[in-house]
Parts: sequence; C-alpha cells; structure tokens
Amino acid sequence: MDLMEFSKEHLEFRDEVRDFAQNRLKPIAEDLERKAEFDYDLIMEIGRKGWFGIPIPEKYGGMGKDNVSYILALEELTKVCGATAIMVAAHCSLCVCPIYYDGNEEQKKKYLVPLARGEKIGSFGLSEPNAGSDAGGTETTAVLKDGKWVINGQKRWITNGSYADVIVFTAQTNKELKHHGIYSFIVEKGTPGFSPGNKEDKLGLRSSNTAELLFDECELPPENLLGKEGEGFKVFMRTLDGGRISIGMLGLGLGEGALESAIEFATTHERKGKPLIKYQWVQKLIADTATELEAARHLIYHAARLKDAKVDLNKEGAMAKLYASEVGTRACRKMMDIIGPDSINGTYPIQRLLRDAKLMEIGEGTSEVQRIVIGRQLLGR
Ligand code: COS
Repeated sequence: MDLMEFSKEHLEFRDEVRDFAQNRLKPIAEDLERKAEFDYDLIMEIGRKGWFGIPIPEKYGGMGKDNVSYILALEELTKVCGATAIMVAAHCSLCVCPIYYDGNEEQKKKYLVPLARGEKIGSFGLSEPNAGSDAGGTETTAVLKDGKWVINGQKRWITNGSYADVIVFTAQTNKELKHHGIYSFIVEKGTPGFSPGNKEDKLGLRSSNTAELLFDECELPPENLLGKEGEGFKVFMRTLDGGRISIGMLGLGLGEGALESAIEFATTHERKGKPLIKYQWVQKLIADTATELEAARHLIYHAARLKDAKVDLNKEGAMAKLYASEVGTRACRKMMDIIGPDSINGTYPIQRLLRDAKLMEIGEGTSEVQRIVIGRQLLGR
C-alpha cells in the first residue's frame, strides 16, 4: 500500500505520463538507443504536453504543479527510457529552474516562458575539461569590455548541448576572487562567437545529446547576467541541489525498470521444470532489490517535498542522489543475474538500463562529491 501522500491530482498526472511512457516511448526505446540519435520530434512532442515546465507557475508558461508531480513524471519516463528522461531533467531542473528562481522579470518573460511551454530546449553549462567535480575551477572567462561581457572558453559534457536554444552557464570574471569571481549568464543559440562543439559517444543514455559548448570572443549584453554579480557559483550550486533529486530519480527509475524486467522474466521462465520464481535465490534477489529501491524512493520523494516546502535541501538532495544512483546500478546488476544470457543480448532492455544507470553515479556530482556535501553538512568543513 502506498501511503506516500500522493493526492488524486498527483496520481492522475502520473497515470497520464505512464500511459505515454508505456505506449509511445517503450516501443521505440530500444530503437532510439541503437540509433544513438537525439529524436528532436519526440522531444518537442513531450514539450508540447507541458512536461518541460511541470513545476513552474502557469503565468511563466509552466503547468503550475509541484516538484512531487515533476518527479513522478520522471519516474515513469525513466522506467522505459532514461535518455528521454535525462533530456527533460536537464532542461527543467538545470535551465528552467535557475531562470525561474534567479532570473529577473524580463529574463523570465524572454526565456522562461518559451522554455516552460516546451517551445525551446534548455541546457546548463558548468562542467569544463578542467572543472568537473571542482566546479569552482571554472576557466571560461568573462571580461567586461565597452559595456559588453566578452566570453571565451569551453564547456564539456553538456546535456542537450547541440540542440539547446537557451543555455545558462558560468564564467570566471576575476580568478583572484575564486568562486566569488564566477558569474552566471544566459546565452542563446545563434549568438555570434558561441557554438556547440563535439558530441560525446557515451556508454549509456545514448540517444540523449551530450556536447561541448565553445565560446570565442562571444559578446553578451549586461542583461544576460543571471543573478547578482559574484553570485554565479551559488546560483549553480543551488540549482544542483534541486537537480540531484531528478538524477536520483533517474537512477531509481532505471532500477525499477530492471526489477520489472526480472519479475516478468522469472514469472515466465523455468529451470529444471520449476518456475524461476519458486527458487529461493531468485526470491532473495528480488526482495533485497525491491527493499533498496523502496528506501531510495522515500529519500527522493522526501527531498522533492522539501523543495516544494522551499527549505534548504543541500544534504537531503545529495543523500537522495547518492543512494538512489548507487541502488539503481546495483539493481540492474542483480536483476541481470536472474535473466542470465538474455540480459546481455538485447532481448531484455536490462543491459541498456545498466549502462544508463552507471551514468547517474557520475553526472551532476559523482558519488564522492555527494559524500563531501553530506559530510560537510554533518561535520562542518
Ligand atoms: N547552495 C548555495 N550556496 C552554496 C552551496 C549551495 N548548495 N554550496 C556551496 N555554496 C556557497 C558556499 O556557502 C560558499 O559561499 P561563501 O564563500 O560566500 O561562504 C561558496 O558557495 C563556496 O562553497 P565551497 O567552499 O563549499 O565550494 P567548493 O569549491 O569547496 O565546492 C563542491 C565544493 C565539491 C561541493 C562543489 O564544487 C560541487 O558541488 N562540485 C560538483 C559539481 C557538479 O555536480 N558537477 C557535475 C556537473 S554539473 S551537470
């Protein structure tokens, strides 16, 4: 019995997304993976449903729902296609949210409304070749010249990078000030001096797009500054606190997909004339995995409720992401043991889910980064 306090509205919305995920996404998920190409039309179809701006107020183009609804939607999408879910998560948690929370009214009208309505794709440029876990080591520079910010540098590992219309990103204005010199900006596709670079050929989430962003004497007007001067690092760290809930959910959803696959396999296959589900080792693997997934689910929905309550969730977001991403990978590995050879030849989606799940332990802060964040909250610096 689920007493997690989902309202009727939550459950109706979850069922709407589940219907799309099971009937529209599931039949094409393997094909998307094999082609390893971003399906622009499919993504824009999701955008038109309003799911790019689920937790954003209607006056800014969103659905006006809460973060719990947003996470419920990601759960349904992820169970069948992690690559599609990561696109929605990066767009909403990492681009839509910082503009909503830190943008001014003009920026909300200009960028947030079309992003939340699903007319434009968004992206988040933090990572660089020499600044991944050490986000404060940003080497992209922003220099104020004749009233314009001139940006030079390179971002790497950027989800939606090749397709994004609107990108929020960080740049260092004065290295001596360390993270206080980092400002955050908004750049639009087509701005002279800005272009997407190479696309990554990834282990998992293969039909999602991950690319470099290149800045070469790119000029931005002062109104493209996001948040206050010197606050860019904090804008991005706060954004990641929320984003980590969605990445945790992706890890969990992939693990749930693996569990569903293994249960289906075990109920329809026999060994030595005995149904697989009658074997104790199978029951134990399924029981342990389901228990870990349930624990992860509680951490994630707790963090989403904290976000709805607008309270600090630095520690809880990191805990949810750390635990759920590791549980997700573990669930896929254990469920492969039940399915056996059919788990590695593509008959069942589980090898795709495993490859996707591993990425959740790395993106938006590795497991070690989450442990640093949690440790600092509990023990001080
Ligand atoms: N919310 C708001 N402010 C925050 C914050 C948060 N979650 N985390 C840190 N800050 C503030 C601190 O309060 C501090 O401000 P003051 O100097 O005014 O006191 C400032 O930011 C610097 O904080 P800190 O010294 O902790 O920064 P570090 O360089 O030590 O950062 C970690 C440490 C590892 C936590 C950070 O670099 C990080 O999260 N790295 C991972 C980034 C990541 O997830 N990358 C993946 C790619 S993005 S898809």
